[in-house]
Amino acid sequence: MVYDEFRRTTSSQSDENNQNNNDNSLDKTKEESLDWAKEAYARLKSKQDKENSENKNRDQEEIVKAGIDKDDLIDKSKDAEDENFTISLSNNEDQKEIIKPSSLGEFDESFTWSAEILAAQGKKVDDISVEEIDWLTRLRRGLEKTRKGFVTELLDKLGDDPLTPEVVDDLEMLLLRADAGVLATDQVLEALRRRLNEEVLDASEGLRFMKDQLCKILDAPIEASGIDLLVPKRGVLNIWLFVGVNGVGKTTTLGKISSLAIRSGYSSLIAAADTFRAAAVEQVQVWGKRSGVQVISNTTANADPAAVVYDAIGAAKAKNIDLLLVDTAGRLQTKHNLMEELEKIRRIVDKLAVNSCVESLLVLDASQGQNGLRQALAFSKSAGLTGVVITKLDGSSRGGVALAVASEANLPIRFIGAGEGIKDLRPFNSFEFVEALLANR
Ligand SMILES: Nc1nc2c(ncn2[C@@H]2O[C@H](COP(=O)(O)OP(=O)(O)OP(=O)(O)O)[C@@H](O)[C@H]2O)c(=O)[nH]1
Ligand SMILES: [Mg+2]
Repeated sequence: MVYDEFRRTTSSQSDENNQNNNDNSLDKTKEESLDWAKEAYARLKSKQDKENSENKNRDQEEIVKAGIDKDDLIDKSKDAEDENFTISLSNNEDQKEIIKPSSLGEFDESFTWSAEILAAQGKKVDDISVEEIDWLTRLRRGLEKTRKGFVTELLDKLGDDPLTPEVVDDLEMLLLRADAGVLATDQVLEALRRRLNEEVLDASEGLRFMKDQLCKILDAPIEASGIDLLVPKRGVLNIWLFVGVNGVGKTTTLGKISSLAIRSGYSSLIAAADTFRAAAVEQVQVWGKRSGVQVISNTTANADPAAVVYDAIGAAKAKNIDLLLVDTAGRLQTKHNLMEELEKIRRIVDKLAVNSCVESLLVLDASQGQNGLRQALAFSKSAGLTGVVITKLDGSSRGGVALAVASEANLPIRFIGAGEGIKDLRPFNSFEFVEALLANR
């Protein structure tokens, strides 16, 4: 049974339980939440113990079998290579990084918070997986700086008393300082003021209302795109281009997604279309090795990136690849000739990609704040953007840029990165993002 990290569900779970089912039923009491988390933990623990003992038994059986009939085992592994395309794809598979499966940690505050977030999205106690807990823990840890820089003050301002117009004014300043942008800030504050005209809100009601407004802003472009979750479509070639200014994390994001694709059972190929920087091809090859994904490249000086993309699409079609990931050179949105080069890559993709699903993803470094918004608007024109990946949420105190991008560039956020590790990237989920951003414990 494969755990599909794009959908965040195992093949046996129905889509009904999927993450974007935000019914937000945060109506459990503290005691109920704790009991629920305890039960989820106990179930996970017993599942993990069972799996560990099954693995041990299997290992022992294989050792015994290998002793009796080693040749037979070798023959079998050859057959498997022929049948399984990703295995025969390249030598990279040999060096593929063994990614340790997520394991259950302590029953601590991180666990109970993560369990609560999953419960609030309608997950049943049986559906909780270690992978989900692991990611939410990473996300909350990753957003720590933003929380310290903005949220703690916000929560202090909210206090315990009913909201006053003065507190709302302070919230406005805080949102602007976190780079949420004027449009998103106005939208949230107007809604809050309207609500306050109708009734008195205590601090926790005010916070809940604000969180809902933030989710609404983040979800609007996702809903408008008609695609809740960006998942490679089966049976066609999916081409995902990664574009953006220098050093924002394009190659790292592409590497993480290639690993995520392989872990989730999709075949993948990488096009090293950053021919500008000498070490770029090497960097992408390292990621290819880590994930076990073949890299199509051209190492001659000044190779045409569009030609690399052309070759890679040909190879991907010939090999029936599910997901082709295209790394591009970093470029300033103000450099006209480089933006033209990007348009050329885009034209090649559009020409060859009939019947393919093309995504053009802008990678944004969260710490660049409002500058990210300007990049989004400029790249939208040349690269025909369909979505955004926000990286380095762990290293910045300006997670608010997600709101500016959603409200002002009207682009759906598809993935977020909160660390340099191979597992520090996940499909975006507004509810979890806002809860982690405003986690008050
Ligand atoms: N802390 C943190 N670092 C990240 C994250 N994503 C990428 N980085 C780091 O940012 C640096 C630049 O990442 P790259 O992936 O090379 O960026 P790029 O956009 O491909 O850069 P160019 O190809 O030079 O334009 C590297 O040191 C990465 O490890 C993240 O989510 N968190
Ligand atoms: Mg790069």
